[in-house]
Amino acid sequence: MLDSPLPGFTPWPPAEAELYRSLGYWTGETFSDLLAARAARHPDAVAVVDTAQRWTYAELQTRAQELATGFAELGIRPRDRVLVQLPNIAEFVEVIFGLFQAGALPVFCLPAHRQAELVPIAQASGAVALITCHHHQLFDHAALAETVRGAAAELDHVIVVADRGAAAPAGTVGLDELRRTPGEFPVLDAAEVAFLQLSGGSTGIPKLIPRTHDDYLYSVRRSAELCGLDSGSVYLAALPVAHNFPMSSPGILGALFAGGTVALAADPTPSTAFAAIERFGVTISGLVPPLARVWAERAEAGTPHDLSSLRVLLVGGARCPDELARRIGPALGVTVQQVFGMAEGLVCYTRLDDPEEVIMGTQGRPMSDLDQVAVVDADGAPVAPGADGMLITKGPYTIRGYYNNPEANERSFTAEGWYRTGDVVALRPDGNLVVKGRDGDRVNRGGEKVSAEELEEHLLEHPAVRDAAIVSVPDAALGERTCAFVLATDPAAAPTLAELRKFVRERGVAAWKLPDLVQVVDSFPETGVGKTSRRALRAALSERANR
Ligand code: OOB
Repeated sequence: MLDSPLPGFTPWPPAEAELYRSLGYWTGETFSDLLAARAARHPDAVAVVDTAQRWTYAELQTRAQELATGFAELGIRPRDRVLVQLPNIAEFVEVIFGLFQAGALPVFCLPAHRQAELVPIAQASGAVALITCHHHQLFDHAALAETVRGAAAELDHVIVVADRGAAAPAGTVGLDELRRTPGEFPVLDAAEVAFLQLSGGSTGIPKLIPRTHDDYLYSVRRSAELCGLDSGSVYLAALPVAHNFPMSSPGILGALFAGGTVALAADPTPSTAFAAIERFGVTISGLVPPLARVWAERAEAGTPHDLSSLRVLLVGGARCPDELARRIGPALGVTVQQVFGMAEGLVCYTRLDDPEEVIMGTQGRPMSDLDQVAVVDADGAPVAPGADGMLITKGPYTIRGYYNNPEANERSFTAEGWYRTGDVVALRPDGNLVVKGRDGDRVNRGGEKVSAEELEEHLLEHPAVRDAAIVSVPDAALGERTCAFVLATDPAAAPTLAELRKFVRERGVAAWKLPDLVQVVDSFPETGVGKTSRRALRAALSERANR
């Protein structure tokens, strides 16, 4: 089917691809085909709303095609990579469908990313353009974009969603200036890469996740089905919409697939989100556990907003404590659906009609009957049924390799093509998974992933830091937080938490990665081979906490 796959992309083996096609899991439909079909079927239904915009399917389709034509005129060609760093605004949706229509590949960045993240992402993807907003939450994203352009050789264009009523800053192209009467569009193959997602909490060269139209649309379709979406559904994107979870589990793409409505909330606080639920008649949304707790608490305390339209709340991205899972339903008047997923592919859901015990106590089961999951020990051998072990997986929407990154692929995939998730799980006899933790050194800070190694590298640049080790500490609100163990260059002048946070921030790092705690110590415990033992440090912390 694919004459010459995108260089750097690892396709599925032909026999498996053929199976997915013959069973109708991969349909050959692209994202542009999907939007065209929906716009033809119900042109006047509302596709996208936020506090400033409201577009029907026909309008969204026209806007996306006008942008696609403008992107092409600017010189963006099929298969070009384009960084997209936009907050939760309607323009996000027209931009990504405009890029799909032009055959260009969005690279999904988060609004919280700064130059320490964006520059390596731009370099690793070879992006030719960056689409951002001017200001968001008082931060000048257009200026950041210029910094990124200065550091990434191939990045020629900065395209900016201007502040309302203002022009785009000099040197950038305003998104609205790009709109052109729709012309011809490239014919795309659904087996092609549609976009690149980012792997959470990775170090070194960013791990870019190539997802094809075929595989991603299958996951969207199946998610929409399992989450009960239909044309009456209104999905609220409260989490940053570029994340895989609000994008496709079932997310904004699930809502569009079902012919429903995408509503976007500027932020996930109860005041903003509850107002959006009431105003747009939201029926379904998805949250990380710490936010689900905040919503439940606010609803229990009483809210002036009418939340009665909300029927389903997905909770995932990090382990939802059983106690919280039990609390959310009654507090918000919803059915809870746990979701355990990853941008690399595999997504597990509890089903809407599962027994209480499954919904409250497990992270669900794979959404596809062709998902393969295995729980293995450190040598890759299967553990005893029900025992804890490392989850590995492959299937019709789990990638076979990161984009252009042989070293990461060597580490993250087995020779047989299984993805090593790094998650420690137990597989119950009924097929549901319980997530027990993670192997390795990634902190899951309320769904945002922090690489221990990456943060250590930053801290090591501080003159007062001789050595640093990051470990996770349990936290009632976020699930986990980061604690920096530090050896001071001069013990009499040890750095403070505030100093270290400011230092890391000034290095241009996303805010969620700043250390939450610091412990200055005289020495680090070592593993047998002389490496710093983060495990021993974690144990020392919990011992101290229990004393
Ligand atoms: C989602 O995607 P990512 O790529 O940001 O992070 C994936 C990792 C998983 O490997 C696991 O460590 C953790 O996040 N995770 C969970 C979880 N859901 C994700 N850990 C425990 N319980 C859960 N329910 O986070 C993501 C992608 C699609 C849907 C939902 C979440």
